[in-house]
Amino acid sequence: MTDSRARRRFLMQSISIVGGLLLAGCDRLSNSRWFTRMLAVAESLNAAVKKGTATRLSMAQEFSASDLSPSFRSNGTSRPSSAEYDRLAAGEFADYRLQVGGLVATPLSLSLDEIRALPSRTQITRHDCVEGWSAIGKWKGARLSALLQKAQPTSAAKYVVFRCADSLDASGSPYYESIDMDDAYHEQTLLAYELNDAVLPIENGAPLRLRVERQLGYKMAKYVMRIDLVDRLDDIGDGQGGYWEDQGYQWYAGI
Ligand SMILES: Nc1nc2c(c(=O)[nH]1)N[C@H]1C(S)=C(S)[C@@H](COP(=O)(O)O)O[C@H]1N2
Ligand SMILES: [Mo]
Repeated sequence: MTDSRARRRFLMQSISIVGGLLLAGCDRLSNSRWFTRMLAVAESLNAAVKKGTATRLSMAQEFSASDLSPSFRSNGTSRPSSAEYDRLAAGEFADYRLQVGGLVATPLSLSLDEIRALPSRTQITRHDCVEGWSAIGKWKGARLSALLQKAQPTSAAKYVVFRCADSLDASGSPYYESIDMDDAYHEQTLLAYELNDAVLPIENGAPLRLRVERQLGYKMAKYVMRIDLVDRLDDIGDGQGGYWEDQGYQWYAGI
């Protein structure tokens, strides 16, 4: 991500330099060979930028109701084992609050009702797990972009970190994940509270789980308790941006 950001910034700067020359409207320049060559370079840079941008904005494939898997299996944690989670689940998550903090102008503490009141999206997508299974499910959730609009990330924010209620290892450190701002504002990136037209089951991440549809299953953090906007990932966990990333998996798990 950092690389593609840097590349894009470099390309944009190159283009605006050439653009500036063009705007100067210097006729003598158009006859010079170096200028013609530079235009050709700008053209190919421009194509590269368009291609890169299109890739970042592209939508994950969506399916129809007839494609739905008969059931959506659970993987990894099927229920966080903490007294606090038990308490929240016993009250059907009425006391649950999603904390949003870090590099934001307005930290938030939102109830599920407040999250359900945010602009939402419903989508039928295929979930691919690296362990070799896929399932097509229908998700409804708040758009992460709507939540960010409320929280107002500062200009320093580069990543969104999701901290979960469960832990997969003996050390007890919580499952966590992170995505960049391109994915955070993507139309299909949701904080899902419904699966297949029913309240999100505990085994699939109740009360709230991330959907970031152009990436693999392990990015889709379940049991999200806290969201932080940050400018770096190397000081969280083992520094690789997520629980499975810390074990060697790719941070950008694009498919
Ligand atoms: N908090 C948390 N999120 C998680 C996991 C987990 O164990 N804990 N497993 C991940 C993996 S590897 C996959 S494939 C999906 C599984 O989602 P599901 O249980 O709804 O099938 O959740 C991902 N998110
Ligand atoms: Mo997975």
